[in-house]
Amino acid sequence: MRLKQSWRWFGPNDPVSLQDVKQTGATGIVTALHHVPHGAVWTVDAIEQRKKELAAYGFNWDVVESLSIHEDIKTRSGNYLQYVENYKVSLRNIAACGIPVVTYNFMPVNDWTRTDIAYRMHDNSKALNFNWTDLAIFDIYLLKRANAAAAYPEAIVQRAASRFAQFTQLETDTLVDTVLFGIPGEERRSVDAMRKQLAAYDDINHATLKSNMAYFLQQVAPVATEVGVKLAVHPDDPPFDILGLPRIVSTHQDLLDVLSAAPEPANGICFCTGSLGANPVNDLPAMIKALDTRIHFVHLRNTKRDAEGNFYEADHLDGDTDMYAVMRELLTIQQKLDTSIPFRPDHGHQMLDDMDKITNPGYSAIGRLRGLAELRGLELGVLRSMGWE
Ligand code: DNO
Ligand code: MN
Repeated sequence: MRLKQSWRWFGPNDPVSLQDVKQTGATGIVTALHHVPHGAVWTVDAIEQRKKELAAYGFNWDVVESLSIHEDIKTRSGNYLQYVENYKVSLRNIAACGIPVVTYNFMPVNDWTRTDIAYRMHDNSKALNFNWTDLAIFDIYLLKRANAAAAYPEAIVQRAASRFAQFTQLETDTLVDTVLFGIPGEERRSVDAMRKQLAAYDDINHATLKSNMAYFLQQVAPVATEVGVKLAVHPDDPPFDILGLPRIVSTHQDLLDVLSAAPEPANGICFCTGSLGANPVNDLPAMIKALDTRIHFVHLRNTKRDAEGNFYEADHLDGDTDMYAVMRELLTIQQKLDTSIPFRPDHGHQMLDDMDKITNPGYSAIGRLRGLAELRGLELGVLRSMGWE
């Protein structure tokens, strides 16, 4: 049995239309109600409306990505009790509408973080890039976080100082926009707003955040089980502490801890190879094997690291992650199941006719289409060579 080839669609404002998605060959849709504020209930009406838009092109809604976790839940403060109740109601409504998987993340303050969204590849296409020196510039000189410099190796602090001394206003603005951007479709924040959000974590270390997440999972996993929805946490991207924040969904052990916090099989993982692969301690094929059928959704993409831990998003079958080994482990799990695990090409390069278009960073059509095509071929090759098809 094959994986389900799916595609992230950001809703009616996505420059990539559902008609375009049809031509990629993807059959599954991953989307969210991006217009509903964080923490608010997703009503059956609003979900049905989105389903109608998809049905007009013959698609079902296969995965919710993301049903965001309000910061009050992560910090277990303020209105968290209400937000947890709202989350349960949304899960019930999502299940009532027949959507089987819900993805979320537990990253404090920021979703994914990059320092450059137009990094030039050898073939002149544009990729997303993460560079520690640029993050240090943002942290030390723009965010001006107390003791920020202490968080970076001396060589990076020095390089940040000399690079920032040459920075133009445009470079400053671009870096701020890039680091603050977070998830496509979301409102942009200011540096001041970020400072306030960071302050909420002053007294929260890894252990506290883990216990806040365990509390959340123990609340929602029984509901997910009851209504038949699978939860899939997306790992931290990148899988390191950044900006003084603790990150707790970054390593093999972290993922095992997520699973043991709530033993229900519905409590599972969105296995994102691009996120996890940026940390050299992560052995992705071994992790997939260990997580087994608790993997409910998969993001496939590749990264290329350098010795300092900077990385860019490489072609899907290139980079540090052995995508063949990943695919083989995933398909080994898939052969035990009678429903397809959905995967999507997670990000792609901006290339060819998309070069000058305004797109959601990482989510232009052609780069993802290339990724999906490569992954589809890899999947078929593995299936046939293993005699599974
Ligand atoms: C990065 C992307 C993320 C992801 C969200 C899920 O790897 O896949 O934007 O969608 O973090 O909550
Ligand atoms: Mn991902």
